[in-house]
Amino acid sequence: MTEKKELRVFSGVQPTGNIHIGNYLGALKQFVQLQEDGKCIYCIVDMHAITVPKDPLVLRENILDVAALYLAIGIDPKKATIFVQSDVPGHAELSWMLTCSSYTGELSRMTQFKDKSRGNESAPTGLFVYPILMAADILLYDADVVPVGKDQKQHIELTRDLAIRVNNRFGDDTFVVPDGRYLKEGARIMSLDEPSSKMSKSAENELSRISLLDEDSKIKKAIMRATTDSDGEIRYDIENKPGVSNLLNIYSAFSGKSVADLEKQYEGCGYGTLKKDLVSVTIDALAPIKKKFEEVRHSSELEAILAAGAEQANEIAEVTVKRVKGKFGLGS
Ligand code: ATP
Ligand code: LTN
Repeated sequence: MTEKKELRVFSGVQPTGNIHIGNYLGALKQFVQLQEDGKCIYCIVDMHAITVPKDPLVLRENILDVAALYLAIGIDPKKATIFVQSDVPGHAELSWMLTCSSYTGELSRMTQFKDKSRGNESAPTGLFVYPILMAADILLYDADVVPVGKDQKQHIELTRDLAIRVNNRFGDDTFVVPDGRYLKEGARIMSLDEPSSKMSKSAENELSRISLLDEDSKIKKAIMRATTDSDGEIRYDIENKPGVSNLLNIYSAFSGKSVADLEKQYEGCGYGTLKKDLVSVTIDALAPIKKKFEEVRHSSELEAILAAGAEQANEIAEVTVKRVKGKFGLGS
């Protein structure tokens, strides 16, 4: 591979609505920080979103929502490329070449697939091959670093395995082998009502999550009703006190204070005090995001940014597709 001076960063978010503080603290916050460190490419992965059937009109709105949220959290289109996956045909093309380099066994071991399909024969094939499309997203841009939440670790490992396998066959100049980048605090934000499972867009209970655009009253309700425990001590202990530990994690990620400092600050206080303070910390952190979102969501700027982003992304993707097709011996 020719020497690359600049760090290349790639990540993606599904346009499935309800972007929550888990997505933000686990992944999106890193997107903003990394803008200063290299060339960042941030994708709205709409092709991933149709692995389960979606209403086309809702999907369209969700795509624009994520684009606006990218801007609202502080991604600067002058520094980073923001684009929609299906605007770049290279994702589907490379995905097929990688499909033919993958094993059904390794895909069957993906926990996300196992969780979502539960052995059901009519589980969509898209769910099964989803990690390959994700690998294609990353490898298409020769990404060095992929900022994601910890739940994506297995998919990143698969991406690395596929890249190494293809490199072993065709030479190390085929793919850059990427690394995942996971934050310590916020890497895994748990559900507020059921702290043993991760905060999720798809959970039925609205109060299990805080979405970035939630009203203040909803934020308050979700935090004040969050599941804790009965021992009354504010202490970080994931195993025995998952609810309180999750609240401390969220507090720490939003405030920048360490969990140890928070434990000291709240020594002898009740859960009510911790929750009340966390409500204001969360409301204050989300207020500027909500304001900026409203400004940009229906602006003409948004579509222009996505069109320019697709052009930049296509330029890089076409080079990779040509290179990899050549390695496989494809084309006329
Ligand atoms: P969900 O499972 O919540 O429906 P998802 O994981 O499919 O959502 P994406 O929008 O694709 O959602 O995720 C965007 C990013 O957010 C990914 O990097 C993912 O790892 C991260 N993420 C998702 N849920 C959490 C969580 N509870 N804590 C930390 N990071 C998370
Ligand atoms: N699978 C990820 C979303 C995703 C992604 C990517 C993340 C699709 N393609 C490429 C990083 C890089 C998820 O469900 N969170």
